[in-house]
Amino acid sequence: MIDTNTKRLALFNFWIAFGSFALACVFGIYQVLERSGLFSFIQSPAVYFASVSTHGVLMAFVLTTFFIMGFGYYTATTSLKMPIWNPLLAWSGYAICLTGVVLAAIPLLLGKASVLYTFYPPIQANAFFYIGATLLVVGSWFWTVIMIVMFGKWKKNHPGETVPLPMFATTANAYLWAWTSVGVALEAVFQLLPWSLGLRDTIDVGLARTLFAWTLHPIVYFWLIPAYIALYSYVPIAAGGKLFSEKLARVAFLLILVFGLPIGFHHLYMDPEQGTIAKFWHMVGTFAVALPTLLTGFTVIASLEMAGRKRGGKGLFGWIGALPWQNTMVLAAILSLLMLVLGGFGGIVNASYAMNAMVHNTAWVPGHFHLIFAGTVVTMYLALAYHLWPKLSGKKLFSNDLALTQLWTWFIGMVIMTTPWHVLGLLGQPRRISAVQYNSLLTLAWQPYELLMIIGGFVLLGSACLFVYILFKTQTEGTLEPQTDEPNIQGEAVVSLWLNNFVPWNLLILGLMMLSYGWPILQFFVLKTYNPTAWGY
Ligand code: HAS
Ligand code: CU1
Repeated sequence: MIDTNTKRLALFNFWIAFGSFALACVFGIYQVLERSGLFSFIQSPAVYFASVSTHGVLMAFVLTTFFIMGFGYYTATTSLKMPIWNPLLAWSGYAICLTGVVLAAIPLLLGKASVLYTFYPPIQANAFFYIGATLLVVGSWFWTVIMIVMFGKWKKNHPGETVPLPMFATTANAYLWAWTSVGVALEAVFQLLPWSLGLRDTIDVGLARTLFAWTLHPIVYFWLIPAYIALYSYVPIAAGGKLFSEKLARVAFLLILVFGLPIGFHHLYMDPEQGTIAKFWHMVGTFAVALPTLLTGFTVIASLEMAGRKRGGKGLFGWIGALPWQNTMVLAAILSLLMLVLGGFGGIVNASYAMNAMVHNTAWVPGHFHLIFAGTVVTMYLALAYHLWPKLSGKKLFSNDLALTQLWTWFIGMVIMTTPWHVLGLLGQPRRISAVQYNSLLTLAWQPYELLMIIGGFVLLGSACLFVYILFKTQTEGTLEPQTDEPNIQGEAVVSLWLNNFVPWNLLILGLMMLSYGWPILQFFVLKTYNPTAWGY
């Protein structure tokens, strides 16, 4: 049973998460229209970059962080069957995150922080943007501590027992986030903040990009893990079956944690400040991290197949038709996995050093991450919202049919929008441009794809509005529903010590991080790669 405090904590986090999501979708529609270059009256690079920076920050940092915190609190109390450890700390973290969001939003909306969600120097934002972003990270650390402490306390009180899978995965994510956020925190505190406050004239951009790469890759798995928790813990039961293998699930989460961290240089393949050997090493790791996703695909599809066959599905593919497509969690899983096929394929192309040269900094890259993040990951967030809202608000979901329509339209819109971006990237369209106003044979070939992108954008906006409408109606009109406990989402009871513990894995990560980032960061201080006086400062 969930206590009132946890319910409130989870709902308060979800409101910020999904409010930001809805707002960011509105910015998105302006962006597809502006970027297409077809409507001269809305052309404005200044407004475009302010909008796309706000959109990116809201989606990548605000939606995710608040959703992950809310879902983490819910998972911890329901799977461990204990109240939140130190609710005051949890609420303080929430308040700090929210303050950070407000502080960052002001310069973003005023066009004083049009630095995109990656905020790479030398483009500079108003100091309040960096202060806000730092507070968001600091507040989320409170959540991290609470998850790790609750994991430890439960283990202490249940010696020899296995931590339930959803909490094991949430704790893996908390450790992942603790490691991940250090890179950007160092960049913010030692470089961006002093520089934007005027305490330093200039900073080493190569070092800043290296520190950001430390964060940029693993952060995508921080966003992904809640989606995988749903795939492993909720989907098999919703489909009428059970998880094919809990051991494989734990292995997948651990592999994401260990391999996801030391590989950020696949974002820097085309950068000059890092050497080939370091890039090669990070590339090997990048291929390794595809493994847990392949494992996930295998285990989840095997679980779905078992469920489909149990429901009477026959033949090689008959089980697919036998699945309960009317169940939002099951439908979301199928659509998510479908988007993961192309999104993951795009990731493998990006990761291949030579092919990266072809797609880097082109529209292909936003195509990749919209499909895999806004597609695969957010679809599971939406399904989780439909699953959790009745439990948290005590109200019945307003309409299952509308929720299914919403999930379908989100999928259709995302495919219509991102397929052209992949093609545009191959046709040479750069990313991070505000519009294509110049006419040449090359850019004329882009036009049909720009139109498709706009259509996709409108379908997505409609879908997002429907999502907000369903939640709003559930909250305000839904009939009261008796509370149900989460079904027992733990399959096999006993797993080995290695799969129930994070100490050895954290030590391994420490070693791998030193290998991957030790010299690449040290070189900036030893080799004098950067000499401000040479540039007349
Ligand atoms: Fe990525 C850039 C490589 C996964 C997000 N990525 C980005 C950026 C973002 C992002 C936001 O190596 C842009 C950053 C920026 O602004 O500069 N990415 C990868 C690789 C993977 C990957 C190798 N990315 C993700 C995930 C993200 C995400 C997940 C968000 C949540 N990515 C890159 C690289 C770049 C990059 C380079 C830099 C590009 C550049 O040049 O700037 C892998 O984890 C992907 C593994 C996945 C697979 C797919 C397996 C398929 C399965 C589905 C099976 C389903 C079936 C259908 C068969 C190999 C498991 C079933 C059907 C039924 C009916 C049931
Ligand atoms: Cu990455």
